[in-house]
Amino acid sequence: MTQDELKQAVARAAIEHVPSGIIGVGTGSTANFFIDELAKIKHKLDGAVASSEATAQRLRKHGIEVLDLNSVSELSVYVDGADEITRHMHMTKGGGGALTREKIVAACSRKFVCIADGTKLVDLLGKFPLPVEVIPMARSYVARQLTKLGGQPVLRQGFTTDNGNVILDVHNMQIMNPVELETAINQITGVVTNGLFACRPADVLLLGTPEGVRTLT
Ligand code: ABF
Repeated sequence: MTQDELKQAVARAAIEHVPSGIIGVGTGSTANFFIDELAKIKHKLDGAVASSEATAQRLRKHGIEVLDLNSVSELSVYVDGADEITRHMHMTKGGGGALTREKIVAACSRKFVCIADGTKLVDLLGKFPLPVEVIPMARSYVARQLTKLGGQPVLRQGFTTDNGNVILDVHNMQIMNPVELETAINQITGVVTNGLFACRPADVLLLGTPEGVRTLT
């Protein structure tokens, strides 16, 4: 099976976790497959909250209403991909640059269903560079602080987030304690969000493998 077929398989499996009502929808190629599956059951939905402009556009294209998060009190479920995930359900996200809105929508959701192909499951986070969204004027200051934490920040060239900020991709970070590191990076003035999703981990992982979709909780 190709990686895309594995992504499609988990996207299909995620539909079983979608109740009627309003749900949160993630960003990225796996999330895109999920949106395509969601279109088939759109009659069940009252709408969706999108974690990026790209996702909002794709949802609308399929005729699914996109709602402002401020008009919704709680989402039953959030379905999104990841760049890396551990068996403890800690994730690195933000390779697509949508980490801040992803973290906000995840925070408002009762259940986080992560959909990923088997290559995303790792013993230790950190091989994938850790994205950090930063207010542009704080870029150099934040980069110096991230270096002190042991990483090598690299500015993502030619990229501006949906919120008008920049991304520092932090290479070679030792992520032994994701909850602690997520909290420490958030304390740096000028950081909007970092791509560690450990304080609020996933609740369910649907992992695409050649043997079928594995469900981890
Ligand atoms: C989003 O999309 C992310 O937070 C992560 O960066 C990325 C995963 O992309 P893909 O599904 O294309 O591998 O979920």
